[in-house]
Amino acid sequence: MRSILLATATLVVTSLPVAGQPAQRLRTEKAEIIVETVAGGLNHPWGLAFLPDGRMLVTEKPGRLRIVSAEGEISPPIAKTPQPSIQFLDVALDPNFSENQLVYLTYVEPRGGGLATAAGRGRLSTTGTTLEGFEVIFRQQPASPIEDHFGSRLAFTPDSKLFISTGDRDEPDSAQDLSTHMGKLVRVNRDGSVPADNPFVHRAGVRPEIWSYGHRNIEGLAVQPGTGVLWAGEFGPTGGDEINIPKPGGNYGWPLVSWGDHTDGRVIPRPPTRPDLTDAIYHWTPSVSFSGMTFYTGAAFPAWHGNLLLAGLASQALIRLTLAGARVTGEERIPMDARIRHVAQGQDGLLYLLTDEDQGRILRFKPGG
Ligand SMILES: [Ca+2]
Repeated sequence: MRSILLATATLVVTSLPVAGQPAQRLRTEKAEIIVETVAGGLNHPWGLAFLPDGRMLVTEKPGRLRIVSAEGEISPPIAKTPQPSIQFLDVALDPNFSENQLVYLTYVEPRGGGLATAAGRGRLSTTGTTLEGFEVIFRQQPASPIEDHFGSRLAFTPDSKLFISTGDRDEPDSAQDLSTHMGKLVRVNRDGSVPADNPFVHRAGVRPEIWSYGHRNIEGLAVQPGTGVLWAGEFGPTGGDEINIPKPGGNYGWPLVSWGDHTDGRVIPRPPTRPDLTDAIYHWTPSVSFSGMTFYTGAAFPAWHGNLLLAGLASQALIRLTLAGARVTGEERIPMDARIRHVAQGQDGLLYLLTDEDQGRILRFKPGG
């Protein structure tokens, strides 16, 4: 996998003023791009969901949800979101949002002296100022005092099942313990109830919401257009960031095997030393530490159609993977000069990136050629 030739793009700053920031022109392997700053001043934006009218719901890590217009106007925080929360994570719209206005959030919930990833939903008021009737639909069990590895992305598959990713809470062995939701991918119905066809519903002592396990910290989920298959991206320890295609009941190895080693230097056996485990379809050492990801299907960048795009944090890049079925055939890293938390495609076919900064920005990729 590491033999794939890595292409890099060049960044050229031009003087086009957009939203008070100069636009930038990017020359990449397959596309010329103009990078606009749609909005700034967001405190570590984390999740992004597009409303039907093109406005964006954006979470900020400190526990706020806002609406940002396509022109970059930022609303006050939406009221009646879950509080107190030390961290907001992802946001998603219900598959029938236009009928029910339901908005889903994942966030970190203080509970019993510890912290845990939680998910819930509320109805966005017609004024867009309030999330009415917020109800918790998932609570990671157990809570833990460790303030790390919360996951968490949300993704709906075409059958309207909701996937919620979690992290191991920096307690690696928990990812193999099926009596916990730590280090798991979880699948629930829209109201949080357990689907009858989940893989562990009939096994005693196992949390029935679990879809797959042996994950370290999944911060990327994306449903592949056409196939409807869910892909997941997770942080490795020192090295070993992974992309997996999680199958029901699958064990993805952490911490029994990994393509990386423990952060304290202890060596972890490499796959495929355990044939009962499922290996990643792609991995990185050294780490690129990516968070959000999305499949690109828009018309703005036809050469990127069907590619998987990843938001690079430490790598400060947008990572573009070309695919052949479930195989990665090429990788391009587009330097962004900022930690990128998330990447999403708008209804306009353009790409929107969130930068992970105190004064975080929403960047928009438009065709520049
Ligand atoms: Ca793995």
